[in-house]
Order: sequence, then structure tokens, then C-alpha cells
Amino acid sequence: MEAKKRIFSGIQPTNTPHLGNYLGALANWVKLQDEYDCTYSIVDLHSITVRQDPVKLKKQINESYALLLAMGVDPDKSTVFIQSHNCNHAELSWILSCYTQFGELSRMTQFKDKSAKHPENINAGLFTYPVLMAADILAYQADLVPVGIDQKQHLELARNIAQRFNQIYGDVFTMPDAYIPKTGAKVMSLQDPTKKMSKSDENPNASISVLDDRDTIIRKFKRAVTDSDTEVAYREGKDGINNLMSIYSAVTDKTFEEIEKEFAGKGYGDFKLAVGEATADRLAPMQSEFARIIADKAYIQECMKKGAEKAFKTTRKTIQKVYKKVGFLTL
Ligand code: ATP
Ligand code: LTN
Repeated sequence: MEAKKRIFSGIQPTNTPHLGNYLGALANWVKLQDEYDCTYSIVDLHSITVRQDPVKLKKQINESYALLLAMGVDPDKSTVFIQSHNCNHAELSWILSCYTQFGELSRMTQFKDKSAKHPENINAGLFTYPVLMAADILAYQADLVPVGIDQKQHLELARNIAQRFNQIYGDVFTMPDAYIPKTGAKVMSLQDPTKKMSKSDENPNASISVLDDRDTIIRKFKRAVTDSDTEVAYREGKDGINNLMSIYSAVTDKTFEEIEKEFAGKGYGDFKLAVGEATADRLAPMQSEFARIIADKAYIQECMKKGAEKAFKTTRKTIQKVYKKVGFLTL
């Protein structure tokens, strides 16, 4: 039997995941588990590129991990672990940073955005963030990386680093491809539909947390910024409605055409309510599962430990190969 292709992806424990994280990435993580050999990580090392409160961070790491399990990521099928529990990520990141150009990192739009947002803390980690991400992916020899569209540039960089390394030392790393969903790849803010929905947005009405209750979800969608038109139709310039249609399409699997038909002659009020209800229905099973899992500390610990051990084993093979190739002595 041919070995399954490998998948790696990660999410930062910076806040509770929002609907964008879910539709852009996490929903695919669950779907791909049968067909691929999947590894999913809570990337806590990445999250400290922006200052975090240690007490809050600890809680967020634990909850983000439990949420993955609640969503249906199966720790018996896939490897689910916390990034800092596997030292190979940081080790490989150092090596790869010596094969990454300053100019390449300067062009990363996430670095430009985040340094503009936090001018008081433009640290070296924020700059080298994409190298650590490349190390995450390449350490597992991943073939596919399910992410939202905002991570495409980082993935291209990972490919460039892999190619450069392979050119010098022969075939060491697998070339990874991005896996980006057709709908939900970029969910926009409900308050400013020209900006992406983001965990770090200060306005709580701008995003739907996957743990928001039904009433809150419906209320936030009711308040979503749209336009002065009345027609539910996907058209240029109707950013707010386009975003709501994309969300509705992603949570119900209906096409834009079907949605336009469903709401022909109806107002935005009816449409917003339907989007709210469909989203709440979609998130409800995960929310009750989360309540159950988060109470079971021993189970979470056991899964984390098993995940970290599996992750370490797989990646140590890559590190050993890399050390040999660059000319380090082995003991
Ligand atoms: P922050 O705003 O703090 O940078 P984030 O909301 O971008 O965080 P991440 O943990 O960086 O969240 O991303 C996790 C995954 O979710 C990534 O695969 C990313 O591409 C995807 N993602 C993030 N925001 C969106 C969005 N608005 N729409 C679709 N996918 C998204
Ligand atoms: N940079 C990503 C999170 C991330 C990731 C990864 C995604 C870190 N390492 C490896 C895919 C593969 C983000 O900000 N969303």
C-alpha cells in the first residue's frame, strides 16, 4: 500500500478561534484526516512575537487544543500537539534562517502589517516568524498545508527555502503545496468588510468566536455592516453582502445562485438572520463537545503527551538528515 501524503498546519493560541479561522482552515483539518497523514499544532512559539500575558496565554493554549479535539480532530488518527513541546521546530528554524535572505523576509506583508500595528515592539522574532513556519512544515516533510489565503505568501517562502536547500544538498525536503478552500478562504470583518476577520481585532462585533452563543452570533450578524442597496446578490462593491454570502455558502454548502434565489424579494434583515441561524447551527455540536472535553484535564494531558512524542519522532529524522548534510559531527 502506498504511504499516505502528509499534511501539516498550525494555529496560534492568541485568542479563541473565529469563524474565519474555522472556515478558512480548521474545518479542512477535520475533513482531510482520513485521506492524509495529518499533523496539527497549536503554535505557541509563534504567538509570542506579539507580547502575551502569561496567565492568559496558558489558558488559551489549553483551550485551543481542546477546541481542536471538540471540532473532530482525532488524536488517534492525527498527530495533535503543542509546538513548544517539540524542540525540533526551534532547532530547524535556526538552520533554515541561515538559508533565508533578509530581503525575502522584508517583503512579507504580515511582517509589514504587524510591525505597523505594534511599532513599540518590532522584535527579531516577528521578522523571522516565516522561517519558523517553514521549519514547522518542512520538518514533517508535508505535501499539503491547509490554510487561509493570508498565509499563501509564507508558504511560497517555505517552498523557496526548501528549493534552495535541496539545490545545495540534494533532496532533503518535500515541496509543500497550499490547500486553500474555495469558500471561506478569507472571511472579512463584520464591521469593516474590507479587512479580514482577525483574532486581534479590538471590536468584539467584528468577529464571531467559535464559542459565541446562539444569541450573540445572531446579534452580531444583525449588526454587520452592509450597504444602502436592498438586493441579496454577489456583486463588486457590495463587500458586506459578499462576505455574508460567502459565509452562508460555506456553512450551508449552497451556491451563490441558490442563495440569490432563496432571498429574492426579501430584505437584508431576513438574510442576516438566516446567516446567523445557519452559523449557530453549524457551531453548536462543537460547542457542546468543547464543554465536555475542557472539563477532562487528564484526557487533554494524555493527548498532548502522545501528540508531542509522535511529533518529536517524525521530525527528529529530518533534523538528523539536515545536520548530516550541512556537515555537523554526530556523536
Ligand atoms: P491574528 O489576527 O492574531 O494574526 P489570525 O486570526 O490571523 O490571528 P491565525 O492563528 O494566524 O489567526 O490563523 C490560523 C489559520 O486561520 C490560518 O490558516 C489562517 O490562514 C486562517 N485565517 C485567519 N484569518 C482568516 C480569515 N479572516 N479568513 C479565513 N481564514 C483565516
Ligand atoms: N503563520 C500561521 C500559523 C502557522 C502555520 C504554520 C500554518 C504557524 N506555522 C505551519 C500552517 C503551517 C498563521 O499566522 N496563521
